[in-house]
Amino acid sequence: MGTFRQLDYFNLDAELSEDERMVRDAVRQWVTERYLPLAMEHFENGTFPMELVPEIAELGMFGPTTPVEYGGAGLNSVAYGLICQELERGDSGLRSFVSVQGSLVMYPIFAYGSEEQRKRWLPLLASGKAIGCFGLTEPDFGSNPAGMLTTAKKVGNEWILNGRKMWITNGTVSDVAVVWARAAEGIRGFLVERGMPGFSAPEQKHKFSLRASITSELVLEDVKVPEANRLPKAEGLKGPLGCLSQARYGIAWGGLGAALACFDEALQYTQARVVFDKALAGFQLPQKKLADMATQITLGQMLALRMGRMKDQGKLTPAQVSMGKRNNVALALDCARVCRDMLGANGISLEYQVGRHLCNLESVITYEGTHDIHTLAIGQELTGLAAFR
Ligand code: TGC
Ligand code: FAD
Repeated sequence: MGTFRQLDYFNLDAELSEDERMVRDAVRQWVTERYLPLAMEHFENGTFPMELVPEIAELGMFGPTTPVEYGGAGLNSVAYGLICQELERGDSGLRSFVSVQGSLVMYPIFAYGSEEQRKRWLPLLASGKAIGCFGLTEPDFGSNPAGMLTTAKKVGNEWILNGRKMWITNGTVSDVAVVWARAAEGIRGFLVERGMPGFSAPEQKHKFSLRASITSELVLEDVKVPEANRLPKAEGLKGPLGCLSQARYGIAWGGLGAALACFDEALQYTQARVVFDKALAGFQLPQKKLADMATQITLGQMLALRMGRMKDQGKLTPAQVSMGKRNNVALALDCARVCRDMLGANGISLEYQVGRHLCNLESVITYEGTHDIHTLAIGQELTGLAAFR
């Protein structure tokens, strides 16, 4: 296909600062030149291109909003959102890698960690010299993490962790796992390090979605974790849920990236493809599909930008984040399905992007709170009544 052309129907570019545009353009160029040529192969093989980790770090994409003194890039939330958008234009697995490292590992260490934990881990994670993962979901408790069975028992100056986590992005390649467990005092967060006796992270295989991303179990069998590895400021379920608000914000932008990639590919394809003696794009039905998608993407772009500005003002609420994640991932999945169809048989070939994005988005609509969980979060905000239980 030709060079990527980003849909910007309402000139939202004009609402971005020069720095924000520069960050977006740099990441866009890197994804085009360095990631996309590898995307098909890694999706087919079920692998992540680990050799790109130093380049991701070099561009400041790990924990970009983390203060510079801890190795971060000190960027604002809109710049972070644009990074997620551009990475997910490449692949949801690429954006996931960065989301987990920044929003689910660096964020809790920054927000809930001791100064020693911050100084030890944040520069390593920002530079990609250490990889992290976030262990909340368990085999029997995904949408309802309050029911978790993983336990942490205090013995002297150590904690003994037992339990199993599942569907953990990057578990197998991680140097440090942020593990959430139930202690007598309530839910607490721990930094479990690779090599601690009793801790293992076998890879989960046979996924048809997010194939270019490593997904793992975390097995904890009498793992002794020093008190110094407990996140001292994380108390209760709001600890992990606070991290999810960061990651879900990024996913609201990421979904747009996948949608923009599919839309552009379908537009270019239908302009070039001749059926019944004229360009497919010249028929009314494809035009309706393109008009519907362009409208939904534009509304999603406005929502994401507004969310970013509110986040930087400290005014964005978790329920608003739920609306952004829910809306933008659903619109991306709808776009991917429509675009896949518009490419005919080519739509199922990995030589094109739409099928890969479609498969990936089936994970994105499930993780970080399923579509329906976010429906209920918005419902709770509107009615004052929680319908989760
Ligand atoms: P609930 O009583 O509502 O809340 C407990 C405490 O947490 C606070 N809280 C939040 N804080 C920050 N951000 C949020 N989004 C928050 N939601 C709730 C809340 O105010 C309360 O605080 P306090 O002070 O009163 O104690 O808890 P609940 O048990 O009723 O649960 C509500 C529910 C269902 C919305 C929540 O459990 C939920 O969000 N479930 C979905 C679980 C989920 O999203 N898991 C994701 C795992 S990580 C992942 O998928 C990574 S994918 C890889 C990648 O990102 O690429
Ligand atoms: P369930 O909770 O069993 O939900 C099944 C269905 O029931 C869904 O449709 C759901 O919407 C619906 N449902 C659930 N509760 C209700 C309700 N109260 N009312 C109505 N409907 C309901 N987790 C991590 O901790 N860390 C990670 O890094 C991570 N990475 C992931 C990577 C991938 C590729 C995937 C697929 C998942 C990942 N997850 C991770 C797990 C993810 O967060 C969970 O899968 C998700 O929260 C849903 O949990 P579940 O799969 O147990 O589904």
